[in-house]
Amino acid sequence: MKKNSVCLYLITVPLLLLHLGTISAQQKTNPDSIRKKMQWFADAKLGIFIHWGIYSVNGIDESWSFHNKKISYENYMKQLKGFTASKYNPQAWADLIKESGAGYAVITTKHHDGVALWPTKQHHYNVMDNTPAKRDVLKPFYKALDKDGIRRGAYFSLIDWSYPDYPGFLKDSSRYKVSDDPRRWEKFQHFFQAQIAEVNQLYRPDLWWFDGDWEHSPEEWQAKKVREEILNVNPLAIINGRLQGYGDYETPEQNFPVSRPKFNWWELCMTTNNNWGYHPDDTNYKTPFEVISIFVDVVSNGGNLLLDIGPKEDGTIPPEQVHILRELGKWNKKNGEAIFGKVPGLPQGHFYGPTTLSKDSTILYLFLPGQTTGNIMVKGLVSTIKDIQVLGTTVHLKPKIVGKISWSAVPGLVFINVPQKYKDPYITVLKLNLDKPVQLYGGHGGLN
Ligand code: H79
Repeated sequence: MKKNSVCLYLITVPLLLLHLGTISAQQKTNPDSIRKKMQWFADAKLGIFIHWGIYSVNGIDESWSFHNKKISYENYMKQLKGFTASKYNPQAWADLIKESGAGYAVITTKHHDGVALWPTKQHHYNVMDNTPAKRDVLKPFYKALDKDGIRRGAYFSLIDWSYPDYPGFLKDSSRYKVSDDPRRWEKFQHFFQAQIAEVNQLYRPDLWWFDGDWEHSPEEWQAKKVREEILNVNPLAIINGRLQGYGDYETPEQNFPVSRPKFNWWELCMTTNNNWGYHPDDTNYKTPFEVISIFVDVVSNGGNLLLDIGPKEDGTIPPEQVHILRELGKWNKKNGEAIFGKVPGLPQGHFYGPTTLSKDSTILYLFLPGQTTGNIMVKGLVSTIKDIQVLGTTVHLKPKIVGKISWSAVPGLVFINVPQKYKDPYITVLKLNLDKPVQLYGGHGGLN
């Protein structure tokens, strides 16, 4: 008996460490100092990213299309004249986001093309002064988010390829080098920091999503100062990891981690088709099933999903994207208990699929990969299962324990038969109530 308890102790410790994660190699922020403010983010699991800008007029790549010389800069900027926001319904946007189950939304206040969605006072392109939309399109959106209880995120590109004092411009030509003209760079520093201050004062975002930090060093961006000034206005603001080490969490883009990332907080940002902004010729949409599979995989590995939509210039959202958000919302409504406010699940090897745990780890949620039904198997579960429920239904199932040897500490295999008729159209979730916080056996079998 004594031997058994030592054995279990050794197993539960690594699990705990996995949950706490380790300090990210990249970010300079001390995780303990931000843990409290990060809690809503960790619990939210799902955010909606919105790429809206003049690139939706022609339906071409946001900013990169002129940078990569697929279109001339002059022709790119002609799109200013076509950005109308004529059918823009910010409350409908917020309601759709709410319906998806997301807890936060991040909108492009300004992309690398430099066109601000708010009326900036810094004498630079913006949709109020330079487009037929002729108004601040951010303000009513943030107001609608507030009404729906959704946290406000501001994407802000540090890069501004339109600003005359920004060095970078096209992929093979830049205006100047910072080292050759530090005064000119100082002008840009004043400018972009003044814009950040404007957004901060006007909308006080809960979350800042910087992009493009790779073009300059932390010193050139004055990243430490930028962080401090944001926190001076809102000490609880969360800052993404694209501020040359001065952010709070990691942001893998489009690429899916296979092994569980060791970051304390991370967020996969991902498009619904292959593009961030509105692209009518891109019909390569992920199916709701694929999006939900990715979402569940991310959450089971301790991350958030920031799922992108790209509205048209008139403010309508492509129907394929609306469909994905609605289906995701339906699934979340039925199965969200296994997602929101939960923590990453079992280490790999215990179950062939994603899992999550309640914070006290007395409830284990199993996500049935694909549309698996029939017998599923859990290995190395020492805890006793008190109840199994097919989530979102009143159906309860009984486990069968196979191969438990009376004199051995190694637990038997748990088989659960899930009848076809109970399957979810996308991913079925089983809720396992355990007798106490989860205990696992992670050994090689053998005699003990
Ligand atoms: O807004 C969306 C994209 O426009 C923007 N981020 C999302 C959210 C984005 N696009 N590409 N990237 C971010 C990363 C680009 C990296 C590269 Fe490079 C720039 C690849 C080549 C040039 C940095 C510099 C990495 C390699 C060299």
